[in-house]
Amino acid sequence: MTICHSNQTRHSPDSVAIVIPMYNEEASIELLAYRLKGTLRILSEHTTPHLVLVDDGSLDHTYEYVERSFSGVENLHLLRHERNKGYSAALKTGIGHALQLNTDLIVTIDADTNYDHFYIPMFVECFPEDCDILTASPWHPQGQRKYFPWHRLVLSLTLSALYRFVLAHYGTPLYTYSSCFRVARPEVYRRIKWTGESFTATSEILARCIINRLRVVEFPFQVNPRWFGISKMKKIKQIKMHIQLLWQLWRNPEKFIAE
Ligand SMILES: Nc1nc2c(ncn2[C@@H]2O[C@H](COP(=O)(O)OP(=O)(O)OP(=O)(O)O)[C@@H](O)[C@H]2O)c(=O)[nH]1
Ligand SMILES: [Mg+2]
Repeated sequence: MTICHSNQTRHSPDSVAIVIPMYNEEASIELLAYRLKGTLRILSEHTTPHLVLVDDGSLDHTYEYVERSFSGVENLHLLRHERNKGYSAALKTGIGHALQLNTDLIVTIDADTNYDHFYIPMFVECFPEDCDILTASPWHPQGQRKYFPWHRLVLSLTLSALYRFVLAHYGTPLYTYSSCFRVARPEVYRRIKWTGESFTATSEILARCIINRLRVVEFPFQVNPRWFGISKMKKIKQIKMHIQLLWQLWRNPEKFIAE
């Protein structure tokens, strides 16, 4: 699981923002704080990291736990929606804030245990020169899906195959289209405006990048199951929304071209 080759020049950006949307994640906060504090410490050896946490109107104690667990963390930006607006809206709030910070790179990742936050420094440091957005890829032949429930694997694999088919005209196909763990240049989010309102935002952002010929690089990675808390993913609703997005991409790809 590495994208850094021994002969590759490592180049640390001056600053980086890590954006994390959260909804009812109180059970994950302790581990998240442990992982992110370590991650920030490593990052701060070479760069100035900012942490942008977006509490999307959680009904549990997410906000209070975050305030307590992250107190004293430098460059912490704790944002809060008064009411739950959904994953996509929270991502927009977080990324919008990160754009104002004017960092060199923007990392997006979830609050739970699907992706290991300790890998963030490696991907920031190894961010390729000729890349606009680097995206984690559990479906890559060198990726891993350990202990992940089989029904989620089938769903994810099927959706990836459909996105690959629909986006086949636009250069090298990818293995995974739905991963939330990404590192991008801010220009990507200045150019790409997504409209989807749910978890499909992650696939829509990548599809828009591909259609607009941005340079997308996949890194083989491991996806893990959620260890704590409750999943917010409603399978039937998500399948419907992905099918709608796939249909639009198939029928009206020109609508996805950035102005
Ligand atoms: N802002 C916001 N974030 C959400 C919402 N629902 C989920 N999230 C966050 O989005 C991320 C992904 O949600 P998950 O419930 O983990 O969905 P998933 O990764 O598809 O499924 P599991 O990992 O199996 O639970 C987590 O960081 C959640 O806290 C929401 O309504 N608003
Ligand atoms: Mg998750």
